[in-house]
Amino acid sequence: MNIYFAASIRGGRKDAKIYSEIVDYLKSYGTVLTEHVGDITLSEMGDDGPTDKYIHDRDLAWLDESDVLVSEVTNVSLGVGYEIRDAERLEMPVLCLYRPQVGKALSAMITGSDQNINKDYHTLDEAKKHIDDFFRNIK
Ligand code: 6K6
Repeated sequence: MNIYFAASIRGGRKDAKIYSEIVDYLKSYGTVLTEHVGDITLSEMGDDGPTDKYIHDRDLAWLDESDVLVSEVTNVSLGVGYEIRDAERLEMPVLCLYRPQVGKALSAMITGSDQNINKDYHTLDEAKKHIDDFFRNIK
């Protein structure tokens, strides 16, 4: 099972520790092609790596090779929204994990789509339970 994990990079890295813990858990279900997204040392501004075109083309190729997309969508990220829509077009199972926050609401383009599974969580254990349910239902 190839898993594409999507979470904010240039949108902000304040939840990087949570991403890292989700990636670790996802590894019990398969190969996480985008493990670097959970790297807590990755900054939102670091651009000392490959070119943006390289990143874009490589990530979309990984998405093509993936069986499912799991995303953490609390921190708004253009890249994550772009990847979610691409996965939906590929008719891939998509899970969007969101931590509700006072005074904020998740984009209607996520909550209004019937091509993804949208789950709120407050603790890591709750997120893990949503992940378990997601994989149980796609098998
Ligand atoms: C490192 C630090 C800043 O930029 C980098 C290298 N960039 C990326 N490396 C790998 N994947 C990326 C990069 N930029 C975006 N992505 C993809 O888009 C990831 O798969 C994430 O799920 C998503 C994040 O999008 P933004 O808009 O928050 O960057």
